[in-house]
Amino acid sequence: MTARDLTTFEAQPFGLTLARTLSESVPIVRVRLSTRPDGSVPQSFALDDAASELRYRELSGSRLPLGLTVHRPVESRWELTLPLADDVRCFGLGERYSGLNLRGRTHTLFATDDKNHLEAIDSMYKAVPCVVLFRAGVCTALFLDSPARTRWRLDPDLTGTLGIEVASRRGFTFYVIGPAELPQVVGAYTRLTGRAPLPPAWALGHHQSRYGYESAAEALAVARELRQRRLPSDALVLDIHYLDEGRPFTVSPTRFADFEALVQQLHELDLRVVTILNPAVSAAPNDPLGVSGRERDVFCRAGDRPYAAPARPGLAHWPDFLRPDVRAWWGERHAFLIDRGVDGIWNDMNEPALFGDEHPLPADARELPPDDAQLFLQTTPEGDVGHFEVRSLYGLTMCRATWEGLLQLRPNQRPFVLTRSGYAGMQRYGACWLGDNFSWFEHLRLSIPMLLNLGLCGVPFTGVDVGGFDDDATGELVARWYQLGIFYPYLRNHCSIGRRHQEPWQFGSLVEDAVRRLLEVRYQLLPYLQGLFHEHRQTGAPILRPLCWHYPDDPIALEIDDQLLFGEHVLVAPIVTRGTRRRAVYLPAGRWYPFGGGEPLLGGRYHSCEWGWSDVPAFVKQGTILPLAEPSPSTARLSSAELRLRVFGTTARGVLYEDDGASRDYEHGGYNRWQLRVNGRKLRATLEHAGYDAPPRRVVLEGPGYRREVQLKR
Ligand code: MIG
Repeated sequence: MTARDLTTFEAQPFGLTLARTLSESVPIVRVRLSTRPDGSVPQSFALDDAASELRYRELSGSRLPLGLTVHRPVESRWELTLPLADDVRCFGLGERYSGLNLRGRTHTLFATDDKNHLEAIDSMYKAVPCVVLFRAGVCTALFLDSPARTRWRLDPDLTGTLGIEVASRRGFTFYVIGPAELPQVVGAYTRLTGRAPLPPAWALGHHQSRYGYESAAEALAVARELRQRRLPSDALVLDIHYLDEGRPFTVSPTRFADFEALVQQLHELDLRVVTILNPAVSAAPNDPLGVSGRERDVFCRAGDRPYAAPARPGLAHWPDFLRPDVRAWWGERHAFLIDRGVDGIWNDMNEPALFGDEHPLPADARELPPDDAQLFLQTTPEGDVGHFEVRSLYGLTMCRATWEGLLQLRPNQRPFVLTRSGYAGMQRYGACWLGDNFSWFEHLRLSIPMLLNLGLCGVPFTGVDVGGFDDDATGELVARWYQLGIFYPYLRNHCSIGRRHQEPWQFGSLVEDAVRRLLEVRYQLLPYLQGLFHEHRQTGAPILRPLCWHYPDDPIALEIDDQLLFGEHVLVAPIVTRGTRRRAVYLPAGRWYPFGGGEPLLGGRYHSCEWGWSDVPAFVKQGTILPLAEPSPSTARLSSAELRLRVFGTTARGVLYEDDGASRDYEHGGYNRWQLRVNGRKLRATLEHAGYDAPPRRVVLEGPGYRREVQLKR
């Protein structure tokens, strides 16, 4: 692979500094492995600004925690190992095609566009190098902050070891977080890498998408169907057909001739518009974006020329988003879309995906090629490096450019950015989805543990293509998928070109009616969901949680990954197999009310539950007050919609979070948080935080056998 004979390479020594946080209640040990004489490591793109407030004290000696050892057998490979007791579970690692427990195989993290979502898939679009080791309710997370290729050997051969390989010539930092309980560990990890900002309320509604709506007329027709059929919705998504030959910041002059009129018509229907962008910039000599980029020298380089390879717009260049000036250049370009009324930005192909070159580093490569043989060169604060050293940062830095660009253009509006690729800390820049799944029940089922693991590494705003992207959906699958999808923090129906249309009305009235009813429930749940986003900001807790998050000592709950908790109080247990009407549902300790009504069931055991097509396959824990909104066609009037406080049990508690759903005022206290308590039929509401002047609305308290209007008094 390289001219040098690597087998005779003598491992370079490396410097190791250990430090421990002073102030945090959860211990964080920071280990810096440096290849530089001054002991420094490359600048992190994962860390949140707030992490700079953490104070560390250097530890003398070099005894690593957890029995960890580090070797560097060759210049571009690091090997870490630690013993792994038999009863340790491994969670996290971002986006993995796996059940909740990742143990028993090797997981490669290296951002990759691989469409074969099958058991054999390894690297996927995102790389979040943080594993959470869970043992008898006590957790330790290992966060290895390197965007190079990492491989996590999670004891595949039952030898009781965890091995991590890093393919990099540079140094890096890793953190050992814990031991502590799972919520505390995730809380500390998100202190380091940041928490997700609150989405605009509309982004929590239903998004309708397809690859692609091929003309303005088709897009508008779909929008009208959504409204005529009273399918609650907030966004219409435009895939690459709206672009002029796939070139970023253009609009097709033929298919979407009067783009602004389309956007306006969609807005009049209370639908927001989300448009796709790929990072590949046309290398054609007369492409204005390419010209501007070459003038400013923004592209990743091969030698001293911009790197060029085939992609959607033909021969293309890729901006080097590691550079702040390049991010600013790309961010400013969004004025083109914002000026035309576009509301949100979807970043795709940002692994980055190169046509025909999805695996640029061979899977069996044991060492890195030299910097100048890694597709292209990128510029880091430490100087130029080969792309493979920083590959997994491409998506994160593109999103950062987008996010910061949108903030510049609309300073007091919450941006909506959706991404496919990402790295640790990606939660700071919006939502993500899991790429090209299939219209298979298996992928409906897997979306549960996959989203749970992402949440455990700090990424809460997630979803998958409802109905499945590739292959043809069936009505049964779509109905079942919405039964789970209404609980995805990000809810989008999306499907591939050449595949059966998948809008809710494509399958007949039974499916359409079921989806309508389910979407109404989604819209009812929005105040509760907004409260969960707020809770994430406060504590780092994900929105979708494995049962063991709240029931760490329950050995059965620990094994369950075809159910989830939507916040603490709602347990979701959908049908995930074809031709099935019943499933076993495990309810943890307590009593649980069927969401659709009826007597509570006793927890600590399994129940056989039948779910019809429009049922909400969920339970609410006794003692809960759920803040629900009157169902509405969109979020346009959400903050003045009637609020229903649904009480489950005779004594109950809940939280009501309120803000304007649009501005960034909440970042400076512009929100209300109410503590709600019901005893007998009496409501006590305490305003714990007051910072938002909520518009008047009717509030109804609804418990077992009663329903009456109440006032929330400040
Ligand atoms: O070449 O933009 O995962 O959601 O519809 C495929 C077209 C590129 C991949 C994304 C998918 C999107 C599709 N894109």
